[in-house]
Amino acid sequence: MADKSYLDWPFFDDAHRALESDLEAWASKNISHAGHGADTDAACRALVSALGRAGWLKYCVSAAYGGAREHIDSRSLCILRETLGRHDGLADFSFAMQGLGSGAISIAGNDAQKRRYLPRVAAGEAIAAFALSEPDSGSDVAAMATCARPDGNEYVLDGEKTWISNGGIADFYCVFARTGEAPGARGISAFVVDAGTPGLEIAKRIDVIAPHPLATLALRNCRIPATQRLGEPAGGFKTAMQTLDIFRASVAAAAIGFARRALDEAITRAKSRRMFGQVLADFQLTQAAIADMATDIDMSALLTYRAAWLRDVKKAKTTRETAMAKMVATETSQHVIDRAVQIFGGLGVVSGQPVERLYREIRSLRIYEGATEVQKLIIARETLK
Ligand code: COS
Repeated sequence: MADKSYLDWPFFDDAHRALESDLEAWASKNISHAGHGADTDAACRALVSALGRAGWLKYCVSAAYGGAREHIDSRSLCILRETLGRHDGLADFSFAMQGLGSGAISIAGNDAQKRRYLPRVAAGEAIAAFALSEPDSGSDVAAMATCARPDGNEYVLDGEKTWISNGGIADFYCVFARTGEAPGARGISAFVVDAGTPGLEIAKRIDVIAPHPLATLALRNCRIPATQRLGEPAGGFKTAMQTLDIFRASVAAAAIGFARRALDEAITRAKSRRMFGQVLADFQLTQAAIADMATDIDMSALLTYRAAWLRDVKKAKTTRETAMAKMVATETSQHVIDRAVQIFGGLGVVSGQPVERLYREIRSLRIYEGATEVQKLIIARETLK
């Protein structure tokens, strides 16, 4: 049984505690622990639809557009991702991408754009994607090459986006492209491009160690109405950074969910596996590992929920706190899960074992939405300011 004492911390109110307990009950009943089979696209579509019907996706948008709370609440997002992550990585992925993929619309969209997309995101009727990275611009966003050329009352997009989660199954993509007002970060704008728009193609599907829909997109002479631009021209870089400021804390929370599951599995194993006339948990080396795992999880959770609380309650800019949470939670969770695999011994690397799955699932969290090295850059810059 996972440790839930963190819910007593002062960062939360009763609505958060109720959210966790309702979601825990729903996930225990509705999320399969037995894997999702080979068709990951179909599994993700089914998960988005189930999460939408159950009302969980309402936490990805604000109340005016079908959401659960007046404003997107970071602590709710974190509780949702931590709990879903503890149950099933793909359910967490499907939830997270609805938020990240529509975040730019929530932040920079006008009322008509929000009305068109957000209620369908919240209902699980439209799948969202965030298209920022490019083959030569992942960490260095300002170096992006994809361009959007104004042409009458249209924009024409050309370029390539890669590592796009939900690429291939999304109904729309929030695409960032160079509009050329200035070099670097000051010349980028944000757009929504509907799947099926002529000139938007899935150039390649990408297979990764923890399968989920992922693709490279090609934009070739892709014409969209100018009304699909989100916010002011040249405002795209800030919109992307603000979106990441919100959702990076939730990546940390997902990592914590994975780590809590690994610790639970390790404890059950350590208490039952007999060796040299005692159980594994009787060995001080096992106890040292369990102590480190539990402490790493609490350290990560304190940083993560601090960042979420600062944003929700103090309305603070949390670039630094969010980067700290994302870096520490993803790095330490990788270590926690590795220790769980070690406690399982040979069984820990058998395909389909929960700790084996977690071992594969945690790895990309140290890379996506800003690698650990980028988080260090951000923390240092903010600290030196
Ligand atoms: N919120 C709001 N505005 C921000 C911001 C934030 N978090 N971060 C930067 N900005 C603003 C700056 O204030 C600056 O504004 P002005 O032009 O008005 O001065 C502008 O954006 C440019 O900022 P900066 O000079 O810091 O840009 P850099 O190119 O140096 O940014 C980092 C470098 C590393 C911070 C950025 O590229 C980054 O976060 N990279 C990682 C991206 C990522 O997560 N990629 C994974 C893809 S998503 S899976």
